[in-house]
Amino acid sequence: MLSSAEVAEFLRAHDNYLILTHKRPDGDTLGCAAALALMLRGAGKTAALLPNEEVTESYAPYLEGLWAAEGYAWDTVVSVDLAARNLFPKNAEPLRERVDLAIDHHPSYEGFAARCCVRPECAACGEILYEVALALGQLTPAVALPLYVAVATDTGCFVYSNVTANTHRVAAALMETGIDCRAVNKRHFRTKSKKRLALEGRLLRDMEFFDGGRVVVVQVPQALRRELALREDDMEDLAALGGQVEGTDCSITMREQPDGAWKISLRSGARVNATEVCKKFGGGGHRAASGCVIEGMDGEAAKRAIVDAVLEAAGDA
Ligand SMILES: [Mn+2]
Repeated sequence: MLSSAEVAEFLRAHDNYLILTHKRPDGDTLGCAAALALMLRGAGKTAALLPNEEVTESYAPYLEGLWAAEGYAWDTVVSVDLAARNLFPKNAEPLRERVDLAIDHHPSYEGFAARCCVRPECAACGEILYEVALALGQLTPAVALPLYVAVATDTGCFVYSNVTANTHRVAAALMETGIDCRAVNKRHFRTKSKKRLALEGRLLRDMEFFDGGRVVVVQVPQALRRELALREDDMEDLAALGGQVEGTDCSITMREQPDGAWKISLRSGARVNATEVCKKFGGGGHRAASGCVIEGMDGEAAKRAIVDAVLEAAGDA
């Protein structure tokens, strides 16, 4: 296990970096990857990101000029916010056993890399990359901006239960570089497409409650995606919706995939360990926020399976 100072030392000692992000990339993995590429370039290294075809429109601007060109000759592979072998994007699968350094904050990190810096106490992987940027003397506004995106998006703009005093200290230091945090927060937290609002309306109408109203289930079937002509962008961070209902402490968001599998996001309070529940279905994540995929069941059966697992794992209120 490397400290952030040792990560910086490793990065100084190597070159020609290929940076990996995870499947269905979020602001944390993309922000960390962008920041890492920029700080390495600032330190005189060659660095680029392995293209990730699932990047959504709202994050694409942070990544301009950072993607590896076809045939890019890399020597050193670094993954950021990537916890598990099954979260490697398709084009990164051949690199599963070739990662030289994994930087991550998931307690469920699988240990696929030759060395790692895994800090589960960090709300966002961006908090670790912030320390690395400092150690490299590369905390420029260009590096700070994607790091702010990473930290802000992985904490729901500093409101999720994973936020610590350190999260705020990091955000403050990033702000002090002079970046435009307001624009970032407006784009990612205060703006919704009309389609997104229509989707939320439907989901709020149809959500179901269990366990005396403490467990809420939000289902997004493919039929609804088609009906509202939703894009991936319209579906971001849907997992936060159910948990806003008063009296709930466990929110289950189920999104039907094109192949019929159900992708589950679980957000939970102290009563339920989300990692424990999702592990039963081969998934994982954090104690308060985890995910898994249920295959071979229709929406009703999958819902019953995940609700039963939640009730089984639930401790005393
Ligand atoms: Mn993360």
